[in-house]
Amino acid sequence: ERKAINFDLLTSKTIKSKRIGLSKNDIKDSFLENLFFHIGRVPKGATIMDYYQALAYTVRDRVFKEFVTTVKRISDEDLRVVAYLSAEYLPGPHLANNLLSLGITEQTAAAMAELGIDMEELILQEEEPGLGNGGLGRLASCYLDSMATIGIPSIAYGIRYEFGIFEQHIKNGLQEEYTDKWLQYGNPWEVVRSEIGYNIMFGGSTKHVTDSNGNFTVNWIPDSKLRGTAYDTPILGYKGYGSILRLWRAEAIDTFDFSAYNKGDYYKAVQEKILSENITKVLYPNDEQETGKELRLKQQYFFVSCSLQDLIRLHLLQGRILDTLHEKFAIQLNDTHPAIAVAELMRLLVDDYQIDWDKSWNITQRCFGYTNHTLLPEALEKWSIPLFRRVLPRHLEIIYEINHRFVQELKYQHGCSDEQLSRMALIDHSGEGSIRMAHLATVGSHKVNGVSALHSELLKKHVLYDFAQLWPDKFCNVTNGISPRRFIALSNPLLTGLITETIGSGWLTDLKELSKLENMAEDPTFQNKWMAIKQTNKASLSDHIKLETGISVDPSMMFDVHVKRIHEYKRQHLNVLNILHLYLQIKKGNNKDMIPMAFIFAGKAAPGYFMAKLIIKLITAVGDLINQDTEVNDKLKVIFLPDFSVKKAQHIYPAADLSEQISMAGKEASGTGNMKLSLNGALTIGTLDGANVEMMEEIGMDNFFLFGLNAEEVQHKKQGNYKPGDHYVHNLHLREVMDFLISGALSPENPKLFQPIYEQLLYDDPYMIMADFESYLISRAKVYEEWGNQSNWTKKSIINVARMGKFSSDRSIQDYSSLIWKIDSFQNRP
Ligand code: OAK
Repeated sequence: ERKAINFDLLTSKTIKSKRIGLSKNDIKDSFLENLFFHIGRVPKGATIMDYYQALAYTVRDRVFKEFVTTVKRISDEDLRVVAYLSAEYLPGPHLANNLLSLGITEQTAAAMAELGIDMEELILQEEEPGLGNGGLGRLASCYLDSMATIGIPSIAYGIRYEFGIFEQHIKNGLQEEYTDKWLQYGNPWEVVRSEIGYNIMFGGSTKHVTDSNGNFTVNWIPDSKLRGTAYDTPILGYKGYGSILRLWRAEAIDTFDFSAYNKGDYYKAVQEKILSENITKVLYPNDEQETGKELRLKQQYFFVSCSLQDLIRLHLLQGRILDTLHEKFAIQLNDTHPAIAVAELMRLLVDDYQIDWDKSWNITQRCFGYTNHTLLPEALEKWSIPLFRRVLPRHLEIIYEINHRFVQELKYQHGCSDEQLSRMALIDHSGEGSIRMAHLATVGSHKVNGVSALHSELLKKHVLYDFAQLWPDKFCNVTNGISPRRFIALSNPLLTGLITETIGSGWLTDLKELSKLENMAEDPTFQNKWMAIKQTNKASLSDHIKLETGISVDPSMMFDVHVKRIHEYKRQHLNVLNILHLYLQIKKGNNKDMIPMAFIFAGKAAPGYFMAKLIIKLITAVGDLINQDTEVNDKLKVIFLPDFSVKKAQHIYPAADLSEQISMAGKEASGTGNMKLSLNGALTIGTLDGANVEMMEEIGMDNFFLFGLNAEEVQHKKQGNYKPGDHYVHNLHLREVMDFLISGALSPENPKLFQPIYEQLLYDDPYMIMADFESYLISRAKVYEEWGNQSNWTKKSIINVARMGKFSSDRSIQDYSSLIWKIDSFQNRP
């Protein structure tokens, strides 16, 4: 008991202190103090990076105040807490977001201006933490933002990758990968908690022992151990509460082996340190494509074990017993990457705390919820049993035991057939045998959810069919959402200003209030302001494009935007086929009424994904052909913006006129880029896939360009005798485009370059591009028609924004809280 340090004393003093004051002068004083004492510079010798860092520390102090206050409340009121487990996060740059959350953007800019510093320039210095691949990681960060905004007590756990998602360079039209060095200038947003660390074991064997009292225990004798240390980043909600992102870094327990050193083996003396640190070195850059690599399994287990040990520590620290763990924590598994948590919690409870199996299993199931983010078979995680045994021998035994009990239950309580048993088991016996992680997560959780209405239905119908039959109440849907703070307030300040001046500022925390804009949709003055803002945002993106690629884009063109990971199911190549069609029409002189269009692509391909990389090459090859051809380039431009990131996304979304959401129906679990673009006033051309379905329901068919087969039709066609070549034969436009693709005109130096795409489309076409081509063109014709009437287009753009209320991540978090976590927000508490 350190009575002298009284929290109230501390806060009341600090609240008065300049160190966390929110006035312009307090911010200025703190900034100078940080520059001097923290960075060790006087303004004369300081670099722009020094300034950025000084400002970051200044803001961090203020964030900490809010964070500490929230933590105290959770502890004092002994509140139930969400523990979000995710192998990926994509928070985007912190500085501007924290300024927004604290409500101090203006006074900070003014404080900097008085010192002759342009705050915007400092904001641009920040390297964002690229600790994720795409949708799944960004969703986790939107959810953190919302939990902190609404006031859902939460802690998010993950991995502090030293190297995040690779930097994408485009050379010769091809993707090249470079290391992401996000930590090279340090990271002012995190604090290392050296005292918070856990030992993690790997490999070895187990010993089953019965002591003299007849008690049975299992000892795991590992062949290596390392330590996970906590690095905390405080997360501040919008004018709200604090949360925390706790990331684990792997370190050696003994960083130096003196006996090896003394024997002269200098390499071996530091070898353990190097091997240990490898675990959190680098993010696997695969998006919905499994690697099955040992290091990846170690990463997953490492962060899960650290996180669960941390939760247990926090629980016991509050003076509670482990029997009540599920009452105090709702642990959410963000896909199966953390699913090993089910076995690890059982190990901790049964082996380390000697709680009997049934009780432990009850606690475990009541703690976990599992969110599935994909139906793609190649993304469903499986771990080979020999590999698993080598890395986690005790967990294999535990999984066998869970499986055994589960199979018994199926057989004797539910009378399942052998076929059902083998479909549902946690173990797949084919080949060398493997563990089905989605089954482990489903069996070990009390709730399983998909991420859009359609996806949740398909999950129950296909991937987890038997489980949904067995436990219908376990399954639910939580449609994804996005943070309006990051994806409009921060990224589109002009539109945010106009909306706030029209309907007040409540919409930023209650997105449904956007519906008040409907009244304005036909108001010519409002429309003009709306259009002018879009134009300004397009001009700004156009400058950026010029800077990055050297290509000039006229901001009066229609900006047709297709930005997301590059994947065959997302069908960037369907978009390209249409571009080639337009190109050929112009070349034939059929371009009288053609609307000038800039096609803007961005996105990374997994380094080992041949077709995705070839699609990037195809986009850039088409760009090279078109952008230089003076017969065409006043009507068409094709841009590939390299190195898509949260920062880049924030620049692109506000400038979009048309949003491409054209995945094959049944493949995109939800999509969130669709929501971000629509919230910024783009109209969508899309299929009935993922959350597009619900977006169209909200926005209305008249304000949405729908095309293509639906999921059921896709399924039906696949089961039938789908012949993509028939479409080639019957559709003249498609034939022209395909012939052009294989003609060699796109790659004279290597005429067969695109043959793999050509052949796949013509003879296999797993993503039904040939089947959807005609429908896509028909829908695009409607786009052109509507674009012709700019006032009408603008009306639709306003309506799109007005009807996006449902897609706030605040709503998603409220759904999780009421359906799955059963946690009340601070706001609803006295
Ligand atoms: C990545 C790796 C494994 C499994 C899923 C993913 C993933 O990123 N899935 C994406 O999750 C997003 C958030 O739920 C969805 O919006 C995307 O549709 C989905 O592809």
